[in-house]
Amino acid sequence: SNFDVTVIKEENKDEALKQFRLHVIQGLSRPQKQLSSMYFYDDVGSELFAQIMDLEEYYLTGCEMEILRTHSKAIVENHLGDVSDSEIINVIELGAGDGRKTRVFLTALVIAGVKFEYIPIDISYRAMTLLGKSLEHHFERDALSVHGIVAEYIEGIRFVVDSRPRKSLVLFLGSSLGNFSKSGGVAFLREIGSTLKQGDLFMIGTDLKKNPEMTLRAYSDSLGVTRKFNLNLLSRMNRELGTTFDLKKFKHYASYDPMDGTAVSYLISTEKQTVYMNTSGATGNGDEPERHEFVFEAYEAIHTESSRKYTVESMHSALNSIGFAVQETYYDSQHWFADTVAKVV
Ligand code: AVI
Repeated sequence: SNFDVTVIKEENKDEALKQFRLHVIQGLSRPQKQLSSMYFYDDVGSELFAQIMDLEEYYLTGCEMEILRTHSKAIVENHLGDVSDSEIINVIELGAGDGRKTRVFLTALVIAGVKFEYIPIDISYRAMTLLGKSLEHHFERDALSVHGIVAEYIEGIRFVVDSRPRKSLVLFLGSSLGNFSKSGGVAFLREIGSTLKQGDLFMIGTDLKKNPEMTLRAYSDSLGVTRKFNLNLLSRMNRELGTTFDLKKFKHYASYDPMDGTAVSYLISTEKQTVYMNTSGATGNGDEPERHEFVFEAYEAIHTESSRKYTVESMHSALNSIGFAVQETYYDSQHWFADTVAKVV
């Protein structure tokens, strides 16, 4: 087959559940309650995110799609033009999702006659299989060689660099960097750079600062899909951790801070209430049953997500200061989103 998968670190379901539980206990016991947006993406959440990407108000996906449709040919010519005919390159992607955007770029590579192996990296084996199915559906059997890696991003990149010592291009699309904390994001980029070889390429998508009302609408859409997406975190905890969240007593609230350019999402308790977590049934590991309680005051909030927006200048100076040399930035026609190509120095 032209679609293989290597599992480096399979998601350990029991361990992941334990960590989720610990995260929830800690996050909801803080004076300012918080949960990580990482936990949005169970099967239901991933499906809801796919619906978000189809929304007009969630302009990010459409903009990046336009960039890839309009500029993929130029991106390939400008940055991979010097690759010799006999050379095979690694096209690594971090978190490809359903691959709808990647498809556009991969098609441009095929048309340009670039020889490459497409190497998506994802921690979820299931997500990887779904991506494989979608690619098999859209490409001829021999047009594309795909080797999925089930691993965390950095360990996946390290594996590729060690096992396939060729030129690599790493794709990190969709403004996912924006969900990291500021320092966490910088540290992550630095790590990517130091794992890759000199001369390797990195293409990163970033949502840009714009009219704050537009950004805000992207995170509080009129159909309420983002509301469902955020509230699914509560249902997920009920399903997996045996918590007693009543979804009717929480509301989704998004705000945008134009000063630091961050869209922030919250779940707000609409009344004073206590939520319980019964761990006996949830883990079933024979430990002493524990019961935690989380008290919510009326209108107390849980911070669930930050989505950082950038200026092109800030992105360039950040990349240039941590081991990359920015090559070029590509925009959609409205300049709402940017894909930046940088080289590892
Ligand atoms: C995945 N990530 C880039 C999305 C974002 O825009 O921060 C997740 C999302 N949250 C609400 N809508 C979309």
